[in-house]
Amino acid sequence: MSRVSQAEAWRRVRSVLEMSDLVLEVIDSRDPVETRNKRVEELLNKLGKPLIIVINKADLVPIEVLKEWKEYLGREHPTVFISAKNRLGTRKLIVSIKQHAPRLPVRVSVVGYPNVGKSTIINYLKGRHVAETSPVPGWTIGEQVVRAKQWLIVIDTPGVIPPEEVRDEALLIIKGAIDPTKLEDPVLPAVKLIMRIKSFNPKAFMDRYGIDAEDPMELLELVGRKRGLLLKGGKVNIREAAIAVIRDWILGKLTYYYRPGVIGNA
Ligand SMILES: Nc1nc2c(ncn2[C@@H]2O[C@H](COP(=O)(O)OP(=O)(O)OP(=O)(O)O)[C@@H](O)[C@H]2O)c(=O)[nH]1
Ligand SMILES: [Mg+2]
Repeated sequence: MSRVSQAEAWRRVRSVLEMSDLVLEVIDSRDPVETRNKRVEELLNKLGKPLIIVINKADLVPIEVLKEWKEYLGREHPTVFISAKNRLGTRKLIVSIKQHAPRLPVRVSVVGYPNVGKSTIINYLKGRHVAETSPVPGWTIGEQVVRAKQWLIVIDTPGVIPPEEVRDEALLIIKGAIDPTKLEDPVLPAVKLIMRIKSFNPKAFMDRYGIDAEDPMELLELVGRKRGLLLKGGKVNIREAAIAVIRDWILGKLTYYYRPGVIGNA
């Protein structure tokens, strides 16, 4: 991902925000801090545009924790949690859009990191499949304007990643920003991801694979063996094992959560 293309992507985001009356910022309930995009929020603030934070993939996190995040993030911006995939809480989203719309019909853009579920939300709002969705991060390429309802125009956008964060591949995976098969070396980011998952959910690997190990490299070995990801001669293909773990995170098959106040500035 080149810096130039990111700069271009940001220019496009800005122009979409400028033509919106209201913005939905979609974040992943598993990691609200890392999937919240401060740069988008600052820009919106400058432009004076109202924002609703949509905590998506709520099916992956216990409801008490989601309520804590809603309360916490709600101090700054109206916040709803939903599972776009399972269509839970989506009525509340519609009510919230109506409530915060400065005018009707309203133009609402949907922004956030790749893979957080922006296109899935648009399909829900429309009531049928109009925006392509995929577990491959970076799926939506151009903006797409959809007349979802008589009073609601929604704009799907490609996921954005601040250029200054392009270096830490493990964080980019958590932000859903990387297709692991495109990584030159997926092992190091997978190791970092494993450490993060374990720190918040010690049972994650036992729950998913029925195996565990203290050491992330050893864990990758075990996962590779269990999945039959072997090289000629019977050694484990660590690269493929790393990709499998990253993919399971992207698919929500490996998961964790934490409460507000636990890390950083959350
Ligand atoms: N578990 C779970 N998965 C979801 C939910 N919403 C979307 N997904 C899945 O997340 C993946 C990404 O969804 P998209 O709607 O394509 O995400 P996007 O934000 O448009 O992604 P880009 O276009 O790559 O920026 C897909 O595999 C969806 O099925 C949800 O509420 N829960
Ligand atoms: Mg999309």
